This record gives sequence, structure tokens and C-alpha cells, in this order.
Amino acid sequence: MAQGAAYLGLGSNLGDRAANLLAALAWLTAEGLVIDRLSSIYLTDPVGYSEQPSFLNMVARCQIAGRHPWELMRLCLETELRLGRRREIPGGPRTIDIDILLIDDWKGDERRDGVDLTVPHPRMHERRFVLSPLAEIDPSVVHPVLGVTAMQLLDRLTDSAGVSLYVR
Ligand code: PH2
Ligand code: MG
Ligand code: MG
Repeated sequence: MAQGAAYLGLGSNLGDRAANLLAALAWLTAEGLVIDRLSSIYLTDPVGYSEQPSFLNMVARCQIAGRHPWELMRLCLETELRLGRRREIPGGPRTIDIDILLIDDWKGDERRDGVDLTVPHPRMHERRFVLSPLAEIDPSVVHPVLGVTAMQLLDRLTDSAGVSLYVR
């Protein structure tokens, strides 16, 4: 993995989904985050709670040298709130969701002020809507717990929920 890199998974299934993804990237950048790779945008069937609109998902790689994982977490949560995210049904519709997938080979599972930070993201390896964009931008990035690359995870996947390219 590129040194000092974190991978964020972004998703939206309410309102102007593509505009929400781009606004999130703009806010993160405005707050000083350096994003150095962006995946295509994918149109994805909802996973889990299925009675909701389809999602647009993508992955961004950013440079986080010198930033603590909780600082990145706070930045993601603040950006979600700015874009009108309201926590209602768990796993349900949202204007924007920004999940930390990987931070270098860091592993952590902590709770502070009611917020959970678990890295690697505990469900990323089961989700095609995460692994397709991740493997697109960095097929050889290694999952530090499972010890295999994003491409290997994608090849092994049994998730049958639809994922297709929306905007390259
Ligand atoms: N996020 C969820 C639950 N289900 N399904 C898709 N396709 N994309 C998501 O981003 C997503 C989901 C909870 O965060
Ligand atoms: Mg999520
Ligand atoms: Mg989330």
C-alpha cells in the first residue's frame, strides 16, 4: 500500500446521488484532505435493507500522513452532516455515507462518544459495491487482517447484488 494512504467508501441513494458524492469529495478536499485516486461511480443494488432506492458508490484514496484515524473519522462524520445526513433506519436510505475502509495496515476497534471506529471496515470484504471500485483503483492493496489483496477478495466474492459502471 502507498505509505500514509487511507481508502474511503462513499455511497448515496437519496436526492441527486452523483452530486452528493461529488459534494462530499469537495468538502473533504476543502478541509485539507488530499485525494490522489478516485474510482469510477458504480450503480449498485441495495445490500441488507433492500426496500430502498439503488445506490451510487465509489472509493477514494487519500493521503493521511500525520493525521490520526479519529481525525479522519471526525472529518467523514462532519462531511456527512453537512450534506444533510440524518441517522434514521440503520442501513437505510442516506444522502451520503462515508466509510473508512482501510488506513495503511492499521487495525483498530474503538468507541468514543458513541461513535465506533473499526478499521478495516468490518464488512468491506463481503461487499461487491466496495470491492469493485477498490480493486479498480488499487487491485494490489492488501487487507491487513485477511492478508489478501482487493483483487483476490473480489475474485472470491459470493455477493450476488448487482454492481455496474455508472460513470467512468
Ligand atoms: N450501504 C449500506 C447498506 N447497503 N448497499 C449498497 N449498494 N451501497 C451502500 O453503500 C450500502 C448498501 C450501509 O452503509
Ligand atoms: Mg456504510
Ligand atoms: Mg457509514
